[in-house]
Amino acid sequence: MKRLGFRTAGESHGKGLIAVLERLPAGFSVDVHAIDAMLARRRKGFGRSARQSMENDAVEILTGLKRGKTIGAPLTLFVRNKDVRIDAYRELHRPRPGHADLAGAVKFGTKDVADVMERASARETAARVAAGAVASQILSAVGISVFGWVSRIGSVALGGNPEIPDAASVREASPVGSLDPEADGRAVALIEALREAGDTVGGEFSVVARGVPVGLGSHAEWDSRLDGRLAQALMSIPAIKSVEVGDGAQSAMAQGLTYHDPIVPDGAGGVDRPTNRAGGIEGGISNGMPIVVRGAMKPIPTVRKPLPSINLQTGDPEEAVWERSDVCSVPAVSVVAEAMAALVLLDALLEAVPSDALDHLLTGTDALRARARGLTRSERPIRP
Ligand code: EPS
Repeated sequence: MKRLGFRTAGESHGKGLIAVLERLPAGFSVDVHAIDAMLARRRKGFGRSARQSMENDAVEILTGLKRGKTIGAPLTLFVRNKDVRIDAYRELHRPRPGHADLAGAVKFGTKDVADVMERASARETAARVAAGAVASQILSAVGISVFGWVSRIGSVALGGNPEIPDAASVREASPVGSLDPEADGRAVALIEALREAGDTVGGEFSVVARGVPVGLGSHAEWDSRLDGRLAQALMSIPAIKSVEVGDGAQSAMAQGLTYHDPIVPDGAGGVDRPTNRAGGIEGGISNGMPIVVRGAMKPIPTVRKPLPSINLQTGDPEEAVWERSDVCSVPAVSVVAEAMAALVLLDALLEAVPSDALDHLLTGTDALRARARGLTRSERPIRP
């Protein structure tokens, strides 16, 4: 993060999860119910384990607010765990292939993989979602929306159009967080069959951000590029194996004359782009088109029918540890991806429009948008 401070802390079976956000603009009214609603979306989704019905994931805001408004101080969000037993957990010595268990145990010099799995667990993403919900609210105040959905579960491709006016209610009604009611049944049947078989499945999420002004991110330094910042944030979500922007991997098969999005005057002083293969980012800078990203999630590595492993105490071959697990958590990941994208976009906006207070952010964002609107007007002064 360049301007926004963002950190999470907490373990899967400790007291709870914490997110701290620094340098938020002062004067913003935080909607706690909207944070809880996003946390509820993360818990939902067909294929989750019993853990999700044990937790109720209501956020408590510990610091940074006065009468519900930010005051320019660090905002601390706390999501309390109900399943608290970190100190009572038995030692676990059989690492799960695909999880952080083995490499983490070697790294931290332990044979008890529970030391590693407590923090590596995707339970941590509850804190990311709480923080992302706040970022989304601030972005919404300046006319930027961020929307995530599930576009594939294993072999079942899930289509649907995020541009339809009731996309949020279609997603809400879907058992897997998709925009494709006709294909949902096949996705549910696949998850059901894999639950029976003691197996797991991954999939794909998509996120679109609309209303992003031209000019977030920068071509000037490698680590300022907006696509790179989004990719790192999305790739940091547990179990994500690839991230694409716009046409992504398909771009490798394209040719220049037909691939690039033409630039045309919009007749109102600005420009339009009839296509959006770039996914709203060119040269690492937002170009005013919707930002479109996708990511692939591998199957969850905690499987009921255990994979081959070893006992770290004896070195003997044994089956990997299993207690309970999700069969599919792509619906949850689509919410986490939406949260992470919102945090990156807010960071990039605060970098472009450094704002101590909300009114600065509102006027600064308007000024950023005015530049793009005046692009094709010859009388437009570049500088006053
Ligand atoms: C998760 C909570 C965890 C897991 C899951 C995600 O709960 P528990 O370990 O108590 O069953 O269900 O974690 C993983 C997928 C993982 O690989 O660690 C949650 O709240 O998202």
